[in-house]
Amino acid sequence: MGITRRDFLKYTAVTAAVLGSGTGLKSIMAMGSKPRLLTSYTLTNCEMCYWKCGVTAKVVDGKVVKLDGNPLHPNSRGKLCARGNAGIGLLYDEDRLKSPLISVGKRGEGKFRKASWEEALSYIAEKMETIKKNYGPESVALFAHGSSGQYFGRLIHAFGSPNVAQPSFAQCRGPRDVGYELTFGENPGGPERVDMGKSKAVVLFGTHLGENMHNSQVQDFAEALGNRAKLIVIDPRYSLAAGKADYWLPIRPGSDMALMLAWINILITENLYDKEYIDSYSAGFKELAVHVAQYTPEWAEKETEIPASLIAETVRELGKNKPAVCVHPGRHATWYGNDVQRSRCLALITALLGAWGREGGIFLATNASLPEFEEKEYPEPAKESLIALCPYPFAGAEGVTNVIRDATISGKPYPVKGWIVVGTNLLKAMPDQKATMNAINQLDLIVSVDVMPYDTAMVSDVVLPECTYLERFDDITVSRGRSLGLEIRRTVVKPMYESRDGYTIARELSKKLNLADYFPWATVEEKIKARCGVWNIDYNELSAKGFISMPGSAAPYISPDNQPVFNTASGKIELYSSELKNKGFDPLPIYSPVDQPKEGSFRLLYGRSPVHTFCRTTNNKILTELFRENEVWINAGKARSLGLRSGDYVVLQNQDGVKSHRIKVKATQRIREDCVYMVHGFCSESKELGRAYHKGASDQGLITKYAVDPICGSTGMRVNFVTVAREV
Ligand code: MGD
Ligand code: SF4
Repeated sequence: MGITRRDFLKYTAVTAAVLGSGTGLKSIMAMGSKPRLLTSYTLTNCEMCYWKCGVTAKVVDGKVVKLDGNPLHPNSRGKLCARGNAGIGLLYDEDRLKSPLISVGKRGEGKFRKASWEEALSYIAEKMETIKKNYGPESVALFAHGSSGQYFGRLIHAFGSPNVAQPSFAQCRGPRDVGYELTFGENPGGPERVDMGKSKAVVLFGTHLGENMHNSQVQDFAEALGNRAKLIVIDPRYSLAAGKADYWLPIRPGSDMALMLAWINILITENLYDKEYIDSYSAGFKELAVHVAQYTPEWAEKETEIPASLIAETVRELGKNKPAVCVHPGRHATWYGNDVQRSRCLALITALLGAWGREGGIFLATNASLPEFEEKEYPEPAKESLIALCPYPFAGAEGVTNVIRDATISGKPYPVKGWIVVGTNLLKAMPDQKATMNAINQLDLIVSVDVMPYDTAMVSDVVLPECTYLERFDDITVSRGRSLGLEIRRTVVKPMYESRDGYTIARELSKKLNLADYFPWATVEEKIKARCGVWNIDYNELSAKGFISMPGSAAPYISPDNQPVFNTASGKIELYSSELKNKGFDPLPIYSPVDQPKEGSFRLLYGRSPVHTFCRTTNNKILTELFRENEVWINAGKARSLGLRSGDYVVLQNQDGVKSHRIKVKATQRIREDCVYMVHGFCSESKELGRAYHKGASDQGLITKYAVDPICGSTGMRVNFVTVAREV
C-alpha cells in the first residue's frame, strides 16, 4: 500500500483525535495513490429549516462533501430533503459574512467597514449601556429565530429586558397554537403530532405538504397516501397535495371558516360525531350545537363557492373514518386576522371526530420529563414586557414582533431604542416593510447576528458573522413527540473566516456588559456536558448517535390506563371557550366574510417551495440551480384576457400603489380566477447577494396591509390585492 511508518503514525494520530473528540463514526484512509484522503463522518443536525433533521456529514480532507439523513433521528429517518442536502451550499457560499462590520454613512445605505470582534462587541456594549442609562434596560429588545436565539435570549434577560419576540409566533403558528391551547389545553406541537401514517382520512386546509417540506411529516403523508387514506384538500390552488387528493375543494380565499362551521353543523346534525368521546372529555357541546345550526351547507356554499352537496359528502367521509382522521392543524396560520377562531374550528372538528389522542388523528405528547437544569436566575425586570402590556390577551410567551415594532415607532408604553436581531430577516419576515424601516430609523442601535448579508443585516449598525450550523455546537434540544428526545448539534468543520458560533458571541458580549456570570461555560460543548451530567446521560452516546430517546413515555393514544389531561379552565376539551368569554371574545367561532378583490385585481396568496426556506436559501448555489426565482401563478383564462403567457415578465401593483420587481408568469388552470400566488421569500434588496439580489418578486414588499388578530396579536397577511401588468 506504500504507507510509511511515519504516515501511519500521523494518520492514526489524526484518526484518534477525530474519534477522541467524538467527531467520527469511522475514519477511512484512502492510501497509496495520491492524494491521501482522510474521511470522517460527524452526526449533527440540520438548520436549513427549523425541523432539525438528524444529519450525517461526510468530510474529506477537511471539506464537507456530502450530507445524509441520520437513520436514528425521527425527523429524518435516514433521509434529508433537498435543502438539507444543500447545506454545503450555505457553508461554502462565497457571499457569506466574513468578519464583523460596522456601518459607515447613513443607516440603510449598506456601507460598512470591517471591524475586529473586540471593536464590534465594545461598540455594541457601550451603546447598550447608554440606552440602559437613558431609558432603562427594557428599551433593548431581541428578535430571534433559530438555534442561536437562545443564547441572546439569555443575554437580554440578564441585561434586564423582558422584550423578546420571534416571527414564528406572530407571523406563523401563533394563532394556531392559541386556538388549540384554548380548546385542548395544549398546542399540536412542532413537529406537529399528526399521526398520518395511521390515518384513514387526512384533511389539509391550505397546508401544501410536499411543497411545504418538513421531512418526516412528508414521509408520513406519503405513507398515508400509500395506505390509500382518503385525502381532502381545501385550497384555492391545485397544490401538489391537491394533485394526490380524492377531493380538491377550490375554496374562495378567506372563507375556510364557513366550510369548517358547516362541517361541524353536519357532524352534529347527522350524528357523525364521536358521542362517547364528546360526553367523556368535552364541555360546551350543547352550546356548540345551537350555535352552528345557522351554518348550513347551503349557506356555506354561498360563501365558499363549494357546492353544498360536496360539503356534505366530504364531511361524511370524515364521520365514516373517525376517529382515525387527521385534520392537519396547519403551521403558517396568519391569514386573515381571524386566525385563532379559524384554528379553533379545526380543533373543534378534531374533537368531534374523537381524533385527539387517537390512532390516525393527533397523538398525545409524552409525559416523560427531565430534572431541572439550574442556571443563574435573571434579575426581575423593572418594567413589564411590552407583550404583557399589549392589548392582545393571548399574545404568548414567544412574543409578538409587531407589538415591539409598534412600541418602537410610538415610544409607548415606553421607548424601545435598541434591537438585537438574531437569525431572522425582519424586513422579509414581517408585513409592512415601511413600518419596519420606520421603526429601525427610531433606534439608537440595531445589531444583526447572521450568516449571510440579507436585507436586515444590511440596514444594521453592526453586523456579526455567525458561523453556519455545520461549523458549530448548539445546545441540547429536547423534543416532546411520542417520546422525549434529546439531540445536539456538533461541529463538522471549523468556522470559516472570522465567524463565531452564537454562544461564543453572546458570551463575549456578556463579558463586556459585566454579565459573564450568566455564561459560566467556556463553550457550549461544556454546557452540554454539564447538562448530560445532571440528566445522567452518556455524552459520548449522544454524540455518537446524534439523537437519543428517553425511556418512560406514556403511550401516544388514549386507553383506559392512559387518560388525557386537558389543561383548560374546565379540565375538559373546551368546545365553548370559557377563557375567550372571560376576556370578552366570542366563546364559539362566528363567521364574518373578508373583503374580496375588486374587478381587475387579485388577492395575493403566497406559500412555500420544497427547495427553499423563506428567504434564507435564496442565495444558495445548489438550490438556486433548482429554483432560481419565484413565478406568479395566474389563472390561464385570466392571463389570456390580459394578453399574458407563461414566461412573460410582469409587475404587480398592490392596493397602496406599491410595485413589485419583475416576476415571471405561470399561466395555469391550477388556480382560481380571483387570486394569484407566489413562493414567499424572494427578491432580496441586498446587493451583496450575488444570486438572490432582485431575483423574482417579494411577496412581503406587496404586503403593506395586514389584519391583526385581536386575540393573540398575530398579523394576517392574505388581505392584499394586486393588479398584474406586463413589464415595460
Ligand atoms: P428565514 O428567512 O429562514 O426566517 O422568517 P425569518 O425568521 O426571517 O431566515 C432569516 C435569516 O436567518 C436570514 O437572514 C439567514 O441568513 C439567517 N440565518 C440562517 N442560518 C442562520 C444561523 O445559523 N445563524 C444565524 N444567526 N442566522 C442564520 C420566517 C418567518 O417569516 C416565518 S417562521 C413564517 S412562517 C412567516 N412566513 C411568511 C410567509 O409565508 N409569507 C410572508 N409574506 N411572510 C412570512 N413571514 C414569516
Ligand atoms: Fe433540513 Fe430539510 Fe430537515 Fe428542514 S426538513 S431540517 S431543511 S433536512
